[in-house]
Amino acid sequence: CSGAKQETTTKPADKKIVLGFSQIGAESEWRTANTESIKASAQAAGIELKFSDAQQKQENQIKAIRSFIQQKVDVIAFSPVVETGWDAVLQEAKAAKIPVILTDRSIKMSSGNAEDYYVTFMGSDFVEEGRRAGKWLVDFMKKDNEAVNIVELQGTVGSAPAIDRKAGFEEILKQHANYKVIKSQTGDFTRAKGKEVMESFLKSAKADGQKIDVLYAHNDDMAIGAIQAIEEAGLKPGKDIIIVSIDGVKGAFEAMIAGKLNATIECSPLLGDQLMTATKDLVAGKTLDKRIVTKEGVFPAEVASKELPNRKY
Ligand code: GYE
Repeated sequence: CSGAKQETTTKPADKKIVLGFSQIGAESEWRTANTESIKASAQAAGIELKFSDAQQKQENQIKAIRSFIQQKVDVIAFSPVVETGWDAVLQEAKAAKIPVILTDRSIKMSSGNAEDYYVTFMGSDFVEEGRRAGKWLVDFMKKDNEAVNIVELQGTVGSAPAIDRKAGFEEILKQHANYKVIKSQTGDFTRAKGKEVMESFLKSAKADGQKIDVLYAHNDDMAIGAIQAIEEAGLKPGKDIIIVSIDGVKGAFEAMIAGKLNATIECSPLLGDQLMTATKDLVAGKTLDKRIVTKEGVFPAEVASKELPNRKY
């Protein structure tokens, strides 16, 4: 016997695994469903969940992660509100040898390789969602030459889904020169801001003598807020202005059934079970895939009433 101490990562069976989770906030229907999924799955898996809501502020997420490190939780997971600014806190987690799981959104480090600071990233391919929105729009409009004026409601500034959904959509529009984004601004993924920004889009388009043909919203909640603004301006959402958004929450299906939204691109918030499986695997010493991609589809308005009863969020 070499006398070397054997390292064990497995916990005694009677001790509960402790998972610290820092959530972004409660900005959308998607986010609420994501929180419910994580809480329910933790309970079902017998994992002790320390849950912290950052109210959409990065500094609160950093505080929460630091407190998880102090409490020596087994695993830390978080959904990063923006892509950058995590270097210091992730170095601290690494130094404390606590594995970190990214859920929903990814990060970029200002120096070094981000992948060295987390064990896995589970969530959607947001660039692909943007492409799907673009492809759906081009197929639906069937306009090869005529100008199509689009306004865009972006998600939270600096967040992975806002950056990627914009990029994916633009990739498709590049192949169709008659489609133009004439106005683009953040609505921070909320209904209230979606409504407010749409009001200002409508006003300035009117002042400039422009017609808005399409609204592309980076999430359903902003589209639902914008629908109100469009109605208050005396226009018909879904008819006078074609609307496509992302997430596939129940509110979007209801808006489609009411004829006010034309399509939603699915983005599943139901990451709870995957997260608990990954947490257990980590504690058992298993290596995880660096990337776990969520599978999802596209729902045009004509399938909305058939699909609504099947929707889980
Ligand atoms: O689309 C939006 C939420 O990060 C995918 O965040 C998530 C996005 C989702 O507020 O509704």
